[in-house]
Amino acid sequence: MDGVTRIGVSLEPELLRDFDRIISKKGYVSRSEAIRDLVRDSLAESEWKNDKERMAGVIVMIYDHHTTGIGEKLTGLQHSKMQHVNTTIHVHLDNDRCMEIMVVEGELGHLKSLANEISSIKGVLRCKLTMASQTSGHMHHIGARY
Ligand code: NI
Repeated sequence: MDGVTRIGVSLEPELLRDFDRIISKKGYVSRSEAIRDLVRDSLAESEWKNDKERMAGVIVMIYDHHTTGIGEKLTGLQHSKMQHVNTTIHVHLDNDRCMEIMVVEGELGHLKSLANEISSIKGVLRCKLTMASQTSGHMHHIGARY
């Protein structure tokens, strides 16, 4: 490749082992290719600065339904933000855990703060916001407590 600069990266053995395992699962043929994608993703993420941009996406969360008040809190939050929440799918995962998938729409800043509010609720184990811009179509992930 023309104009490519080689860089050296130092990693702890365990981190490198985990990295190699993940990238081989994802089908990368080389570490360089995987690192290039990670850098591109990270750069794309930092470009999402326009909190007024219209987005559509999903918030996927997993929570422990035994946590006191969590059902009421999640329902209350979704009602208070219902201009952004199109629909919610609830899946009972096992005796303890539920998954909820919320289809959301609105300005980037509002969706980010909704996802942050959800991830700060006690009993929420995972919460991830995945969005596409309604203007550019670019996908974006925000892993809050992921
Ligand atoms: Ni459930």
